[in-house]
Amino acid sequence: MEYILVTEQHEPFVALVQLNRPKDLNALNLQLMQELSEALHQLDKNERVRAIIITGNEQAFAAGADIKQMADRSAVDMLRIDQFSTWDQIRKTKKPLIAAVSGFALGGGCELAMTCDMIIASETAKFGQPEIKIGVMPGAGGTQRLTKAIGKAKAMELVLTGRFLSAEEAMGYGLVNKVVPVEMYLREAVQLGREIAQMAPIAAQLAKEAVNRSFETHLDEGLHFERKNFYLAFASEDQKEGMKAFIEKRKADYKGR
Ligand code: CO8
Repeated sequence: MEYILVTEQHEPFVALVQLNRPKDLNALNLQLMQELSEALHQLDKNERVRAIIITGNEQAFAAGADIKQMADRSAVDMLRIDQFSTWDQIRKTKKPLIAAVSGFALGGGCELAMTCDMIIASETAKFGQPEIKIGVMPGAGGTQRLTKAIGKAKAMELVLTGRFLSAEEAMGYGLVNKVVPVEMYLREAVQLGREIAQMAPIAAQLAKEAVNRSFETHLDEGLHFERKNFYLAFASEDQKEGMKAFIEKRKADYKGR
């Protein structure tokens, strides 16, 4: 892997994936996205991993798709390259994904953070969809996820003006889970990952799937889906262990089975 660094066991059961093109503010070129997708696919299959953190560096989570790589492409080139198949793959990650964001999370960078399940931001984080300033528009889910996260009026403003949201504003709009000083954002994300990693992995996976379903369907179908996953949790050994541990007043020992 050239553009990402993977630390499988940053903490017990928590993996860390760092975007690593610092000179270009972690601009998301095709290779980086391919590597990220592959890494997440592997971590998703790895039984020693229960939560995954995606991060950049203090200056940038990612400043968007690689403009230099895209600038001369035609619509047909873009269609043939089909870069969004890697994004679709990332979206299929079953384990909880936490974005640890500092500095710029713009365009595809903001979209990648929003593809994650939760966002921990440093005070310096800046979120935005500035594609309009370079003659295009969001293409990796920004118009949909940002609107669902912060509401139509504000999303429309960001998408049509390219303005950035500060971490504080993003917190106010419910885009991020927590804002912390820059020296703490990664630690905070890992701590959140560690807390989730202590839960029953199958239940976490089923719950993530059900919460995400609420964005894709109407209430009736969503409730039906939730109920099925709830029943499915009873097929796991961890459900027996979790409930037994509660009754026996001890800590549950989850095996992910
Ligand atoms: N693509 C390529 N290179 C970039 C990008 C980018 N998105 N962003 C920054 N860089 C490069 C700069 O070109 C520069 O390189 P060099 O030193 O070789 O000239 C280096 O990173 C540092 O950048 P700046 O000198 O510009 O740093 P500043 O601190 O002055 O400015 C900004 C920082 C404000 C973040 C500025 O770099 C900027 O505006 N970047 C572009 C932001 C943007 O428009 N993002 C949206 C891109 S389009 C997009 O994301 C579409 C998403 C849908 C498809 C998703 C598929 C992956």
